[in-house]
Amino acid sequence: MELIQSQKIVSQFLPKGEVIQIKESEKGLINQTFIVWVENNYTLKKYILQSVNTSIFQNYKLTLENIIEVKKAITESSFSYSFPTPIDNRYINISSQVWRLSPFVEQSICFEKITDKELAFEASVCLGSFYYVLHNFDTDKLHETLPDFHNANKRYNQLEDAITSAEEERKINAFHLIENIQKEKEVLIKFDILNKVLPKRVCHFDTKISNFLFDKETNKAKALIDLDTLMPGTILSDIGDMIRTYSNPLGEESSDFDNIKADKEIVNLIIRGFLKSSEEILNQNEKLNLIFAGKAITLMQSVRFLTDYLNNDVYYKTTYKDQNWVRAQNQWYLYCSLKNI
Ligand code: GN1
Ligand code: MG
Repeated sequence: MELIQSQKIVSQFLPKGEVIQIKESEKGLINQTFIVWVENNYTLKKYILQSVNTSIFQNYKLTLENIIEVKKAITESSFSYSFPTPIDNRYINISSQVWRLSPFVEQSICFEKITDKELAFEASVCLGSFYYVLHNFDTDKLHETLPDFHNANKRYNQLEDAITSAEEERKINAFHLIENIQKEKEVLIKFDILNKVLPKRVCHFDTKISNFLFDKETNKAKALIDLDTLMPGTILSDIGDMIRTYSNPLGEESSDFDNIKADKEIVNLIIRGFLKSSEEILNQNEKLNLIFAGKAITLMQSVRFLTDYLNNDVYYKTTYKDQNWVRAQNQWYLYCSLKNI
């Protein structure tokens, strides 16, 4: 994006701000994100400028309402991490693109992968604390902005539909993985059953490591970001996604399938960290299913990537032809290794 275009958007939020520099961030598979340096009242500050993907977040106005509600509760609580929300609590619409500007968390660093196991512990303590401070929050106040986001049966049916309409070449490639996934359907069924009986809580729904920011010097968790998916859900979604993303040191883009092995020590650290700050408020059934959540969410992510591959890559951003196919297999191998944990 040109400086001049970003200036037009930023001025809507900071009328006296002058954009000095802009840099696109490669992070995230959905929204478009930029870091902008803005001079305002003689001080230079960084901000996060984002264009919201409104074909995925069609309910983006309700998404913002969820963010505002949760932020209110967080502000009144003892949550000791930053929770950066859009400036002025608003999004703006320019030439049918929806933009928001949020403060940049100073002195922070973002990791794409677990480079140090302590990061997993730090992030899971932060997540546990998020659940702890919000455990009395009335989730009826939140909208289900992405209906059935982690409804495993729906995801499975979407895969079946995609198989029916897929191009021959992709279908042939995917044949064995489809068969393997079909044999694991019980896991998806169990996930949905548990989701119905476990308490509804405020969920983040995207707890990968790059959505926690860390202190540049100490590597202590500092902030929880990327709030578009804040919705009512159960802890299975968040703890499951943590296990899925942190236990795989090669990351979800790797095609080195033989070496995709879940790191047991990391899984244990996640559980220890999460319980450290949330044990008091969890029920027995929740505590018993933390590792199961990791397996189920990983399988569901394999289903989601495979579905997108069969649908010709309409959902996740891709930079090369078979990227969703690689991701789907990657998640399958990870799932198989999590099963043995
Ligand atoms: C998407 O764009 P990003 O990376 O924040 C997706 C998550 C997936 C993730 C896989 C709204 O999140 O559910 O787990 O990709 N978000 C949505 O990398 O579908
Ligand atoms: Mg996200």
